Amino acid sequence: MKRGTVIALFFALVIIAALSLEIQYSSYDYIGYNPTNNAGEGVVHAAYDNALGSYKGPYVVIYVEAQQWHWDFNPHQRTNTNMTVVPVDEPVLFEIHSVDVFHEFFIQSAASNFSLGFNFGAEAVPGYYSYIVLVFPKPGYYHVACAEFCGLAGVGLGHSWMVGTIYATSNATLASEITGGVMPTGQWDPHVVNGTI
Ligand SMILES: [Cu+2]
Repeated sequence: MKRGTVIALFFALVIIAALSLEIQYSSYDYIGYNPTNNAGEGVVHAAYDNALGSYKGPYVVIYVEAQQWHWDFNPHQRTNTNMTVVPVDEPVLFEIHSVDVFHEFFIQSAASNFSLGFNFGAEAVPGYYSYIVLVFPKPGYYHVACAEFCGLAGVGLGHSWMVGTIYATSNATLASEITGGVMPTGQWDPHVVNGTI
């Protein structure tokens, strides 16, 4: 092979490597919390503080545990399976992990009745934690799905059935009724507690 060809091949490989690294890691880039753009994402090793960025305001924390084939939301000592509640217009920190295989916690605005401008997901990885901070700008139902194929069951459950619901409301009393009093850790901002729905 000519020397020029080898050099050209080398640079082509370097470019391909750089592109694939970019594609692989770009979805995990830490965006940082910005109250005006509604989204922040932490890398899987991100410290809790990094997920929140410099934001120090009130927030609600929800622990999301993925398991074949359901989502457990742990607001307090108890667990809500496949459903949870969040306040509207408050930062909600989701702390996500898996107890078995890779899953992806994915919130679909498209499946709700609202056009909210975000579909958002984070990997649920055994042994690690992913963090995302979201602000739900409108009340209503948000559909949760698993966006990482995580297996088939012989009968019944499986990846396709790994779905859930997040209900966003400004009404803390209503939220408490929906969850049987098992509210996520944190505070519904008092100024919206008495808001409509
Ligand atoms: Cu899954």
